[in-house]
Parts: sequence; structure tokens; C-alpha cells
Amino acid sequence: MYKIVGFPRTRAMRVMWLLEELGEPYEIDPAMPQSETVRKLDPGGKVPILLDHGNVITESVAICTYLADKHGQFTFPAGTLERARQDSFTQFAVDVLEGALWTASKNTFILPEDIRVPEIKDTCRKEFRHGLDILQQKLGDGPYAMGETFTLADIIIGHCSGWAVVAKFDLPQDGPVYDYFKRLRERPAFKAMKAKVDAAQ
Ligand SMILES: N[C@@H](CCC(=O)N[C@@H](CS)C(=O)NCC(=O)O)C(=O)O
Repeated sequence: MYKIVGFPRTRAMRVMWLLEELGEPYEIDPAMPQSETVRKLDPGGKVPILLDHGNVITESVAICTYLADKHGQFTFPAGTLERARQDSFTQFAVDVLEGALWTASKNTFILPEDIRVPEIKDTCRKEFRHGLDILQQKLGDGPYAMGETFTLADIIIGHCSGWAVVAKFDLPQDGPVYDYFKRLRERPAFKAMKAKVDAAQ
């Protein structure tokens, strides 16, 4: 069985969501970032970490890519143009959406207080908002980033939308991006993941 090391209310949600989509059983060690348990597995002390038969995989996007490739679901095959487009969506989410959210989080509660720059948060909010405008232009007519096919790119983007709610970043109240985020939250696997995250509080 897969084991996720990492407190659920973190980027561990991405891996949980994908494992729920895959219908694969998993257990969670809710270790906190920078704890001894985590540092033993990842010198950076970051979560999530996936253990697959004792093999350690770090970085949420790498973990999701590994799992999707391994199980042949929620991804297009490597070396195809569809995969290149899917990876573009994923990298866009990490660079633009997560970049803004993570910079704001770091300057709110992660970095040592004496090196935080709280003023940066306004810029992060604007960058995020701009990112959503770009997302709207990138999305086609289909229900998901890659059209009819739900992929791990949707999981990374969807996770960023939930993070934005917690961070009190502005999100659209109607329109295609609003509908897209709502569609993601309505997936049974998302709901199953969310129930486990809420239960862990
Ligand atoms: N790029 C990494 C980022 C992992 C990360 O920063 N996770 C946070 C929790 S969501 C963490 O462990 N933070 C602790 C720290 O940065 O010291 C990933 O996607 O897995």
C-alpha cells in the first residue's frame, strides 16, 4: 500500500486526491514539515513524500506524475503532444498560481519573522488574479484543462484554487473559471480527499 508522509492540510492533498481518483488504497503519516521524520526522508524537510514499497519520492508534481504514469490514468502518455500540453498546464499552475500563493504564505508564516516582507502579499494577490485571467484564456470549451479528459494538471490547478480560498485571495464569482473550479470540487474523489483532510484537523 502507498504511504503518504505529510500532514494532510498541505500539498499532500494533491497526492491524496490523485490516489482517490485512482481508487488506490493509501495510508497517511501526518508528519509535520521540518519534523525529524520528514527530514530523514527529505533533506529539505518538505512534504508530501510518497513511500512506494519503501522507495522515497519527493515533490508533489513528481509524485503525481509517477503515480499517473504508473497506473496509466489521468495523464497522457509521455512523448505525445497532448502530454506536452498537459505538462504546460501543470507548470503554469506551479509557476504562476502556486508561485503567488507560496510567496504570500512564506512571507506570512513560513519564513523567520525578521526576513518576511509582508508588503509582498498585495503583489502576490495581483499576480494570482492575473494568472486566473490567463487560465481563462488557456481553457478551451471542454470541462477540464485538457478538454474532455481529467488529468493531474486539473488536480494541481484545483488544489491552488482551494489554497486561494484559505489564503483569502480573490476568486471569480461566476464565469468559466468559476465553473471549472466548481466542477473540480464536485468530483467524488475530491470530496473523499476533502473528508479525510477535514477529519485530520
Ligand atoms: N515543490 C514542493 C513544495 C513542498 C512544500 O514546500 N511543502 C510545504 C507544505 S505544503 C512544506 O513542507 N513547507 C515546509 C518548509 O518549506 O519549510 C512540492 O510540491 O512538493
